[in-house]
Amino acid sequence: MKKVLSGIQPSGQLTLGNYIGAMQNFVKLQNDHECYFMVVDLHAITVPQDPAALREQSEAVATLYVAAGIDPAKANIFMQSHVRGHAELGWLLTTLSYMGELERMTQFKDKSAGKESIGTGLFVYPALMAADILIYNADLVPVGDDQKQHLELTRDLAGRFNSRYGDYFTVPEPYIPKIGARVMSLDDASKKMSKSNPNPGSFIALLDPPDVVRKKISRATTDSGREVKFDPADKPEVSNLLSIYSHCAGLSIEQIEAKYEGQGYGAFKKDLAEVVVSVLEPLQQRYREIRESGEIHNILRQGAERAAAVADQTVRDVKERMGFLLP
Ligand code: AQP
Repeated sequence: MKKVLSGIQPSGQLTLGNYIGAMQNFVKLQNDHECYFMVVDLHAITVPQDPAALREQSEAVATLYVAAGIDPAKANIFMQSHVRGHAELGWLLTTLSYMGELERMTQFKDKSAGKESIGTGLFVYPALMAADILIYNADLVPVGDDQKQHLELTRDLAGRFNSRYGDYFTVPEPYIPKIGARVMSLDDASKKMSKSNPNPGSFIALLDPPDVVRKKISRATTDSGREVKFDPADKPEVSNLLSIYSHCAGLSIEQIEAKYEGQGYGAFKKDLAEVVVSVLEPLQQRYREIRESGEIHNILRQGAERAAAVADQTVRDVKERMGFLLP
């Protein structure tokens, strides 16, 4: 079975974007791949996090993985920080990386733009991401557009290590999902829906109560027309809402366009809200059950134990090849 690795940062409340773009694919992949799905808390601290919020969001993300259908019997679910090898291999790979290649990372440029003091963690984070992937010798990494450059760096670092110290790492491939779109922000369709956006009206959180979802969708920005038509160039906002509708209802864009022909945005948005609520309500119910049971702590412990068995061996092999005196 091919190995798949992915993770989500506990840097805010998970959004419908994380669900459609990442978690739905995780659920599919777990059936015929060896999967490692982490909560990447070491990545989240590359920007300042409130400690209490970080702890709460970490538990919430792990619980939402399970509530969304990731089965701990099929996939390894764990906190990145519970497997120490990530930080250790991250450092070893940082020493193989060059300033120039890290400076070229567009996510670093975006996240540091206009800031007076820029954290070093934000700068070297792609080497940690490379470690996350290489530590399990993952074959496939589900990535959005914004992460393709980081995966390219991972491939370069794997190749550099292999040529310096002998073939060891699998050079991973990006996994481009069959389904899964980029969900855009509700207030600005030129930006992706993001959990760390300071405007909560810009995203639908997976744990938003139904009335909040209804309000956010009714207030979502649209153009001044009334035709429900998929046209990302001229109608980016309506196209984004159509795409969300399509993913949540399992209908094609054409079917939805036909359904709302001549009806204007009001009826479309009202139904869209109910479609989204019908996806979120059962997920929220499972979330509450898992949270109340306290079961997530066992799931995370077992996931970390299984992951560490692989990760510890990789770190040992890498250190041996690099010339460390082993204990
Ligand atoms: N809007 C989105 N549409 C589709 N996929 C998305 N993902 C995130 N937002 C969307 C996918 O979710 C996974 C995990 O993302 P992450 O939390 O590690 O970091 P991110 O991509 O930076 O997500 P956010 O929500 O924008 O986080 P913040 O605001 O903290 O930076 C990835 O697979 C991503 O593609």
